[in-house]
Amino acid sequence: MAEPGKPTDDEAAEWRDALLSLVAADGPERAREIMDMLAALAMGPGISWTPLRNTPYVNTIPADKQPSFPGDLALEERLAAIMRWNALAMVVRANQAYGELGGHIASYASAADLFEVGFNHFFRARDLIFYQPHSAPGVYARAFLEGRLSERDLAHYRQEVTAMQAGAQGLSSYPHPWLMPKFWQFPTGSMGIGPISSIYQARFIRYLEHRGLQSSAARRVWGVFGDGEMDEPESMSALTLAARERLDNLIWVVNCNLQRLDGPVRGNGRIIDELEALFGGAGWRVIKLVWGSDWDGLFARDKTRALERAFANTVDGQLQTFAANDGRYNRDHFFGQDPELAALAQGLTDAQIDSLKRGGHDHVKIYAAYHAAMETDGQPTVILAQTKKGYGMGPIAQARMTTHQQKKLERADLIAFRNRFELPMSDDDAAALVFYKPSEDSPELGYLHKRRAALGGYLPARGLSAEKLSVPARATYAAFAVQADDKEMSTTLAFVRMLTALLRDKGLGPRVVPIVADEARTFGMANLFRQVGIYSSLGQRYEPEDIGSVLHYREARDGQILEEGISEAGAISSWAAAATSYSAHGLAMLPFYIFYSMFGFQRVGDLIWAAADQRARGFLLGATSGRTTLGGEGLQHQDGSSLLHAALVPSCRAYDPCFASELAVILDHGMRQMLEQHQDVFYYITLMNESYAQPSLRAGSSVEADIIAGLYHFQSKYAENERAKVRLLGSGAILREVIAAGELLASEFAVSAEIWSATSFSELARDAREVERENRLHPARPARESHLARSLPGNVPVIAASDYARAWPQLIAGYLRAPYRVLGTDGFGRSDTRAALRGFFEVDHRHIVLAALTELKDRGQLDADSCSQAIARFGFAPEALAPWLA
Ligand SMILES: Cc1ncc(C[n+]2csc(CCOP(=O)(O)OP(=O)(O)O)c2C)c(N)n1
Repeated sequence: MAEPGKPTDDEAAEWRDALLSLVAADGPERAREIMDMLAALAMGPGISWTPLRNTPYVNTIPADKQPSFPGDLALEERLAAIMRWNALAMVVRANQAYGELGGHIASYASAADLFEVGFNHFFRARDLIFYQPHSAPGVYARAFLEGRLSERDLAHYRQEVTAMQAGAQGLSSYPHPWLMPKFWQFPTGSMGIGPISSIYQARFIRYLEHRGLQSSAARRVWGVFGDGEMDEPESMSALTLAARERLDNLIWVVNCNLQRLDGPVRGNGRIIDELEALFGGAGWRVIKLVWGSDWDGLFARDKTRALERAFANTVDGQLQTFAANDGRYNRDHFFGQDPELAALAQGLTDAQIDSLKRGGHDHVKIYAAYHAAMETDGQPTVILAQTKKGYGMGPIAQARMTTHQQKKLERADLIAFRNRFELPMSDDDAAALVFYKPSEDSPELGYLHKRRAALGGYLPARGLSAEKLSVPARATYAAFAVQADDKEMSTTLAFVRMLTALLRDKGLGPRVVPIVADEARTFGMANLFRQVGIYSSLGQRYEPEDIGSVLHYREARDGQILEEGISEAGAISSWAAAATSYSAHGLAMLPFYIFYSMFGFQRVGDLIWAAADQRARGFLLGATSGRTTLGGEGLQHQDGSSLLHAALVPSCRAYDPCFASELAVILDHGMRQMLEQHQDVFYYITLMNESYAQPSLRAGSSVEADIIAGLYHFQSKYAENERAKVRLLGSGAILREVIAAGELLASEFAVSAEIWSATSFSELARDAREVERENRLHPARPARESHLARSLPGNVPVIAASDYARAWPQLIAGYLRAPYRVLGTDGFGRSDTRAALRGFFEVDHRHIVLAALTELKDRGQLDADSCSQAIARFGFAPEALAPWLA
């Protein structure tokens, strides 16, 4: 094959000359049209040509097309040098004081210029910015110069606890809205979460606009991410969505320093080429920002395109080695590889070769790339910026394999860094890692403030307020559930009825965001398609097959449902965007994402954790929940653990209601807490697909508060000739087995039973934990009682059963005074009828009866015969394998 710029023979030369003369005569636009026409021909049968997905390893924006740089270049470079220094000093100082704190220098060293051009020219105050996590020190360094963080704050990098005691602002290791709620908007420390979140944030901005809720006012979402980070499935999974939705409000800058933590990202290949093909194929505009301005002269003199050929033969591992070595080495090993290259380098000194910049370190080139991205119409843009990891950190760190972890620098290294970036400080100050801040009336700070003022204010900054949204009276959407009068329905159905009514509410309705991942029909939500429509930026360009039906599939530009297709990662990212809209957009929204509970926390737990970090407010509904309640679907669908995952997320309130009335109380409470009281919590509620008689909400002054607290007295079954007494706790669908067990105990075994609905074991445990701590730290005060202790006083044995692993009811074990036994569904799930599965997992009413009798036997209140008789009567097989072994 002919190499670029080198025709092999006369025929090829003729074609080449024809193209070049076409460009000269009619311009590149016409040349592109002709090429498109030829390409269509060539791709047809007979030739079957497939186009290359890669362009040469050079900048997409040619030097003669780049706009002039509008800033004060020298001043901006000085500012970047100061940021670099303070970021480095922050990390090294923290580590000198406490070696265990960690921290990173090399990532920001590579990204500093990418950030600085953004901050000085492009990142507007209302834009949403996702920061590469390991660059956090650089962002703090900027806020220090802006006067938003003090020197004392910088001295508390990665020391949030000590900072609190010292009255300083602790600086979190990575961007973190929970730890720095006025500063960071998005947690990006877990790789891949930032990229996918940024796409759904950009789409959510469009959603708000198309639904007439908020004008986007040309707001953009910027994301600066690592090239290593692109390997995360989450980074890649929504690229086509961004293109399909024509998200030209989204710009990614991938910091291609060619290294990750352990070594090269693609030692034997080129990550920039790989990403170019991938993003281009997904429909993004790709802008390669590979070489700095001082290469322009070399390219101009390189008539035979020897440089392009050399790059085509150089893999990233080798580029890293070139970056780690000096000018002499590069002259010998890069330019020395062929006479044409050697000739190009002839006019350069070794020092000049050493200082040849990569594109991502050249403000002028970065400006050109960002400027082009801003002008892009109808497509998201990715800028692939080549940088050097540990840029400017000298021979010990720049592009070294170990650079990611480098956090200690010796006196000589610090002085060399000071020299490299021409910082006006003494040797001793450099060695002492003194933070450097020019005076307030210096040109540097004047410029910095002026630029931010022109762009609308300082960043990052997280919004804290949104207007209060009134929650409709419960009777308007849940009267049927509160006064259910034993009508049969599932809690899923009850939820959908409540959601449907909430959507109709004039005030709150438009703020409700129903979200599904291709399961709306599964959960009986198809009626919503017609009622509120499915959001599509394109409207509906086809006549749906079911157009004649009352429930037809309706996509609309102002549609309200976010139907995310089979992407739980996408759906939860949409949920997080809506659940943080109160902060990101100052507009409170109320998302309800309903999903197969098995494909929630287990599948996308880290994204849920990130939403919690982001102080999300909204509802997650784990439907078809419970290991024995979703009978026939088999193991991979049957969830016995999601409530445990949920219990571990500090801002998550997790509930397992049995009855529609309980659900109504929880929804009402949650909405008020989040929308009226602005508390940073979210709710996880399990829903069942089992249909059964729904009792009305039990009367009683404290019932509603008790439902929220996690436990309320449902009823008691008294035995005639009572031999003993037990308390039975049940949650979710298994509460009905508990009720049946109570009846059996009272009628057939002369044991009275109090029956309690445990709507949330995790809420009970949370309260008990808090009370225990308070009492521990205040021994002289009268001890406070937890809701659990108040509800279950005395020494009556307690038996609990749920459709989840035993660890869920066991969350309260440590706080109960009375003996406590739990039944649960540990083990692998399987398919069968609900009755068969509940028998198999030993959570049905018969097993609950046996557990109660056994407890009473162990306390000496009953004899062993009672238990043996029950085993025989129920037909249990004592030698059968335990369900968790089967
Ligand atoms: C999900 C996840 N896995 C692993 C890590 C640990 N980790 C932190 S940085 C890093 C390498 C990052 O490389 P890259 O994205 O290329 O960024 P660079 O620092 O090189 O600019 C890794 C593996 C993480 N933060 N998150």
